[in-house]
Amino acid sequence: MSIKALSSPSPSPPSTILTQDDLKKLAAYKAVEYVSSGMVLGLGTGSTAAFVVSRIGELLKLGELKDIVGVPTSKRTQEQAASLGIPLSVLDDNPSIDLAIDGADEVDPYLNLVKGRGGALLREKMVEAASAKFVVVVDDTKLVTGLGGSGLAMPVEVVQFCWKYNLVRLQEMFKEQGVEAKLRVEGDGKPYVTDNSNYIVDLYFKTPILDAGAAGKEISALEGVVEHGLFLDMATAVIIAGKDGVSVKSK
Ligand code: ABF
Repeated sequence: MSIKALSSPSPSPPSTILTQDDLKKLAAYKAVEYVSSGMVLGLGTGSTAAFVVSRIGELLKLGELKDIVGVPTSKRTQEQAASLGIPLSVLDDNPSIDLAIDGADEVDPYLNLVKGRGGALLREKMVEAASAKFVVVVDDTKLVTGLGGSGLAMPVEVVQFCWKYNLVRLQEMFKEQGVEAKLRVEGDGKPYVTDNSNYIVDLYFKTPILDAGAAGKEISALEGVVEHGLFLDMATAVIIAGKDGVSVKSK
């Protein structure tokens, strides 16, 4: 099914008050319309992507989808998908993925994204880069005019050995934009450790990132950085659920 075929808005949801979870579910269910039997699927991480995974599990159980192979983007998603009986594989056995569906933290008007507040940015970026199509599912609170503009974290995954060096260098890198860099910690104060055993330095921008393309390149060039949460020019389509219904934006 082509992205264009789905680009008209869906019918409005019922006029009851929809919770944010209802909106996430609406976006997720719409995205699953892109899935067909026989596909290798990149399975995203986060609360919106979890609705995608459970819907795929449901359709497999009903026999409406067959022969799906999922490539999860985190251990969390792997556990959820396995519990639903979704056949799973890994990127190395399926380096060409048909379609990935995942959430995002921010979406700009050009469909560029900030991702990784859920901590799974490295595997997400690998799986989504390997996918022929990448469909993003969000509720409309994720829309921003410029990346970094929500005032929330833009994550950078770094190796444990030099996390402080990376934190200091990242803060210097964006000094003129007044960035605050913080090591991500758990509730108990211990550093958050990613599925690939790295740490995360979260960057808090006071204003939207001036040139996200240049910023992404500069961050990637810093020794010790594993990956960053700027997903630029990767999304094929973004499905947005809001109180007026579901719409699809595509390139
Ligand atoms: C993943 O989950 C991440 O890239 C992003 O950080 C997060 C979005 O989570 P949610 O759908 O729960 O808002 O997609």
